[in-house]
Order: sequence, then C-alpha cells, then structure tokens
Amino acid sequence: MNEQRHVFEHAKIHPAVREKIAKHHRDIVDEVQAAVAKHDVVVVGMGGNPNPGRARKLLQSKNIPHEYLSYGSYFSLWRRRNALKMWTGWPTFPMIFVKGIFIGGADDLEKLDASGELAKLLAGPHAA
Ligand SMILES: N[C@@H](CCC(=O)N[C@@H](CS)C(=O)NCC(=O)O)C(=O)O
Repeated sequence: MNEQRHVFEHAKIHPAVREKIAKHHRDIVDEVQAAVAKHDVVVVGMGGNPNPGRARKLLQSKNIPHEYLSYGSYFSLWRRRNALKMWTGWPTFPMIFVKGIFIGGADDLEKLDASGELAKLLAGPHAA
C-alpha cells in the first residue's frame, strides 16, 4: 500500500482560492509548528476529551516534560481544530509530537512507550 497521504493536487486548485486555503486558520497551525520546533514533546489537546489527559499522565509518570496546547472543547473551536487536522492529516486529539516527529495519539504513544521506541526517539536528534 502507498503510505503517502492522499491530498488534492495543488496544480488543480484554482489560483483564485489557493491563498484562501493557505491562510485558513494559519495562525493556529503556526503556533503548533513553533511549539513543535521549540519543545522535545508537544501534546495538542482539547477540553473534555479524556485522551490528551491519558497521554499526559503517561508522560508525567515517566518524568518526560512536555508542552501542552489546548484548543476549545467539544462545544467550541472545532473549525480551528479542523485546520490542525488538515495540516497533520490526523483526525483526532491528542496530536503528539516527539522531537519534531508526529507520532499519533494517546494509543500510539502507549505503543511507542511499550516497545521502547519512545526512549530512543527522545535520545535522538530533533527533526528539523
Ligand atoms: N485513539 C485515539 C482517541 C482520540 C479520540 O478519539 N479523540 C476524539 C474525541 S474522544 C477526537 O479528538 N475527536 C475529534 C474532535 O472532537 O475534534 C487516541 O488514542 O488518541
């Protein structure tokens, strides 16, 4: 299977709407991108969803410092969160980044921890 994410071809987007797409809630994407560049571990979550808390608990239990960004709740800011989903291609929260690498959600963090890969990623370089 082709592991490359399937996205609509840029060349086939009409020039009149390209800027609108590029700027769509760009500030929230820039904010997360800057945090990912600055911190070894970033958890992006939202209020009322237990899964970001599950991920954070695991990190705290291992004394792994992390930056936490939270946007809205089930009842607010869904449009802004949607811009992050379109950026990463990941449909749910939390979105977790380790050393600049997007590793998925809380389940994926647990798997990486259990396999020992989380420690390896943390010991390695920060992806540019
Ligand atoms: N298996 C995922 C569960 C995360 C999940 O399903 N989150 C839901 C809420 S419970 C979500 O973010 N939905 C999208 C949204 O509400 O914007 C994980 O381990 O991170």
